[in-house]
Amino acid sequence: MSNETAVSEQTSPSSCQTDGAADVTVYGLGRSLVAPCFSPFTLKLQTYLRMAGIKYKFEGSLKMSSKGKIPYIIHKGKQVEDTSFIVEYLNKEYSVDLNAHLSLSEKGISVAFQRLIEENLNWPLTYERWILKYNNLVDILPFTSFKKKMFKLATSSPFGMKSKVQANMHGHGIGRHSKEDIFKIAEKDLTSISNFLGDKPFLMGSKPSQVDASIFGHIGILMFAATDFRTHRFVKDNLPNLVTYCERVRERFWPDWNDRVAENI
Ligand SMILES: N[C@@H](CCC(=O)N[C@@H](CS)C(=O)NCC(=O)O)C(=O)O
Repeated sequence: MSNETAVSEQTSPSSCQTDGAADVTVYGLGRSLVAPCFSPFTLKLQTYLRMAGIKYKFEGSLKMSSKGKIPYIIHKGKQVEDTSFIVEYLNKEYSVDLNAHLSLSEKGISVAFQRLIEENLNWPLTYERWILKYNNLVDILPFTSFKKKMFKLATSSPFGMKSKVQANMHGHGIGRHSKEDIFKIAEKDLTSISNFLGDKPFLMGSKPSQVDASIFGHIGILMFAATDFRTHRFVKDNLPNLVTYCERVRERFWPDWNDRVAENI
């Protein structure tokens, strides 16, 4: 998705917000019929904001940041991009440390899992959404202008999402593998997360920490908003602790999930 193909205006009022006095606005792919936002990184960011208790407003948008990616935030008139840099920025601004209870070694493990999810597992899941299940998108997009804009973005060949994802996957290297091998990579990543989670309530123990926002962003979207995916079935059939983990995180940090999904239909 490049700036050239991004639809420049924001989608109509798909904003979900935690408070009228919010001073952080998140811009990201708007809601679908099954989740309060379309993208795993946007779900990660909103989950972090909720974990940190920072009031925010969400605006569904297809407008890319200057780095050609979404989500991004506007805070005190300043645009901050990339969820990891946004989290670091907000941690400083609001004196938040969701990892304060972790040892140095645990902090190292958290970063390793975050990278596994965002820099590796993200690709097989993106592949399933934008290449294998591309035609099913229509089933989960809401009946708003977002749907039309999403389709324009998705199909505006040669810069459409499908070819962009193919090129990005090739550049990353994962796109050079067969479909079966890409699924094997996803299954190994998901199994590793599940093995490390074990019977703990959150990845790093009894208390939530920053990495849980990344896991819920990606695996939450998979479990609640991608029920037609082969990777979804794999988790459901083989990794029950990940299923209950997603339910637990949603219950704790997204009690308004259904209200957000139902907004502006
Ligand atoms: N590292 C970025 C990744 C964000 C990302 O990949 N966003 C996707 C949407 S979920 C995107 O903007 N894709 C467009 C592209 O790669 O051209 C972050 O953490 O914010």
